[in-house]
Amino acid sequence: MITLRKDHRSSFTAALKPIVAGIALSLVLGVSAAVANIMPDYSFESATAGTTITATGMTNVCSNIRFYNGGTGTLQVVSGAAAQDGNVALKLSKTTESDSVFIDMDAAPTDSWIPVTAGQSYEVSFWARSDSDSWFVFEERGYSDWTPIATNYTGWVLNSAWTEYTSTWIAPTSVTKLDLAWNLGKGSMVLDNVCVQAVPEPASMLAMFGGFVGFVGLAIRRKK
Ligand SMILES: [Ca+2]
Repeated sequence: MITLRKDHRSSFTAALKPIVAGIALSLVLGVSAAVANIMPDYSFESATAGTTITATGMTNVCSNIRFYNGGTGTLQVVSGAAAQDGNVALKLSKTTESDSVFIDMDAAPTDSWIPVTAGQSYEVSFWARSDSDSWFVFEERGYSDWTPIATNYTGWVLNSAWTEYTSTWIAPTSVTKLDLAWNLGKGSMVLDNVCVQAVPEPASMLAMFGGFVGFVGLAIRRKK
């Protein structure tokens, strides 16, 4: 075992302090970077309040949002108290249950994508509500370039109060792009505040934390 003379111990501990502080800072920065929302215009604030779209087919709503109307759908950009976050939210409705009506969300500009890393876990969340008895199917579509690889479907019932819906999505092998879609099953839904964030991998977090604890333990031992 290495034995330090007393005058060396204090200088060694002093030298260690900035290293420990640096590791602690990188740990904090690593965590904050991992929880950043990678979805641009996640709250639809670039959409024009008061807009109503009833055209059939695909229509651009704002930079990263498209609305698909199979025939009986309507998309409204509602504002003020009708929004969950910021000033506007998107309201989707349809009159015929069998009609295909959905909101499609990818990264800005139109026809670009949310870039993801294959094998990485992502927490995907959004807020929604409805004034009527309604439900929807949420789609997480993984692509490799322009080729669809796998889609995860989740069905949810809507509540009259704003509710946060969350899902953990793992990008399958070879998937580099993510596209999200909200398919209205019945009635109407108001959508706002979408968040896509990478989940820190447990192994890397443990390694970082283990390294940090190791340095602290070393510093404590040197102090004795
Ligand atoms: Ca908003």
